[in-house]
Amino acid sequence: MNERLAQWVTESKRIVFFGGAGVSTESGIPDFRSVDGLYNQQYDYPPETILSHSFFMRKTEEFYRFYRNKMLFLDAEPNAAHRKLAEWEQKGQLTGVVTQNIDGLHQKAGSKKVYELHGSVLRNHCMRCGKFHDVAEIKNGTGVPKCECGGTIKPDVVLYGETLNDEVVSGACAAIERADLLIIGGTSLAVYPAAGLIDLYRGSRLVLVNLSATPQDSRADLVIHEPIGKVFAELP
Ligand code: CNA
Repeated sequence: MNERLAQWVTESKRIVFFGGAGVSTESGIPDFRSVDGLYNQQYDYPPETILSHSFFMRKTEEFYRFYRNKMLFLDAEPNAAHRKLAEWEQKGQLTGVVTQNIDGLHQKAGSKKVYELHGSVLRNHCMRCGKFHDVAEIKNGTGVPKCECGGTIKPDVVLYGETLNDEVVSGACAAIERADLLIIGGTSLAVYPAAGLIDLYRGSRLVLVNLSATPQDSRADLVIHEPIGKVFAELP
């Protein structure tokens, strides 16, 4: 167990966790930038292109082929990291989870205060009439999913070229500003504006738990290059 982190967790009342795809790899969901991540697999287009607003609008069918195969892991279960964060919230030690993930696993683990910067695959709406559609409808269908009204259904996922939701961002900012311990985990900190939010932290306990080095390692007070599920499983 990392004694220093364990001690900080015990002493903190306003922990905020800021995470990314690496939080869910131990649940079987591939991230983008690891060696076996999506960016190192071969497709007709780079994933950044497929997951962009303009690609969605122009080549919707192709988008959905990739999306169904590579982004929808509806059977995935939360791992020790998701579960520990939910536990801290329940005990009144954690004020929020700010995530770039779109898999809904924090909520599945029991977390309530989750700021989903990039939305969620679990919510889908018709672009014409706004009707909500369950994710199972998307997963089990073929081609471009359509609403009864004839409109195209779009996942509530922030694609490249789209803006983040203001309310979600301001909630995340407020939580980070007031945090007494900020733990950043499972993120390459390469995607902006999300990664910029950590600059709002004013405390003196900034912890980074990530398998590989990140551009922010040098400013962290504690850096742990180990699997996050393993690290969190051992924490109080
Ligand atoms: P990324 O750029 O793929 O980085 C992931 C980071 O996590 C890498 O630096 C890895 O070294 C690290 N990592 C992988 N596994 C572990 C582990 N077990 N323990 C600790 N560290 C680990 O992903 P980011 O989240 O930084 O990039 C942002 C994108 C990825 C967001 O827009 C997400 O929507 C998107 N994404 C989300 C999911 C998901 O919802 N689960 C999956 C794939 C991509």
